[in-house]
Amino acid sequence: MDFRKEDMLLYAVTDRSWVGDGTLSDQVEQAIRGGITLLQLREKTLCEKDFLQEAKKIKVLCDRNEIPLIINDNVSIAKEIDAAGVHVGQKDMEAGLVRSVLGPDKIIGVSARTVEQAILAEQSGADYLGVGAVFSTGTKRDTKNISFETLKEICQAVSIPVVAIGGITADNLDELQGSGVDGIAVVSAIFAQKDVKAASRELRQKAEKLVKYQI
Ligand code: TZP
Ligand code: MG
Repeated sequence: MDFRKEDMLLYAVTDRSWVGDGTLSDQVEQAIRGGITLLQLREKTLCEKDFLQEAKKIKVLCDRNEIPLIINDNVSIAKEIDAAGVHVGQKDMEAGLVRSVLGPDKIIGVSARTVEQAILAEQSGADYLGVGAVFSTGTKRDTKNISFETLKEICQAVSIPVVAIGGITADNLDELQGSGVDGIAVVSAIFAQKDVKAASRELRQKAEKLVKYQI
């Protein structure tokens, strides 16, 4: 799949904490209808077998709607389902190694919270960076906030797209104005909402304004 910077605009990251009586597929379907531009399947609780099964279901949904599907951490599942790519953190498989497993055509995203990490990730072949947490978040416990200045410096230091992540909501995303980000990545602002479609739609509209107005 070709990598398009535009696909970074509203980057939805799954979390099954709020699935309740429904299914993750239903939530993803609503998010797609609301206007997400990319989906990352992030599974922290499922065993390998269930993760693979879920990934297969979500892949069908994403393919049908032409939404790129990125798998968090798990390179072998990404390969098996022919996902669009993989997202790795600083403690996961190194980007260069992921590239050698997945080949040149897949999207590789790397989490970075410093300029050094960002530059290194770009040099290792990352296609985009996830940078945060830009605001306080309860979704990921082991994360620290980064400043607006650091976010801006990272955007200036690399030529690959940067998506901000962490605590982003429809109410605070305007604060990212002027940072240079190419999109926003959100978990709870979509998947913890009662109306996933409406929440996605609002975020999509605001993200379009945010990215368009950047200098
Ligand atoms: N990486 C940095 S912050 C974060 C991840 C996965 C969680 C973001 O979740 P939310 O609900 O959008 O704050
Ligand atoms: Mg990880």
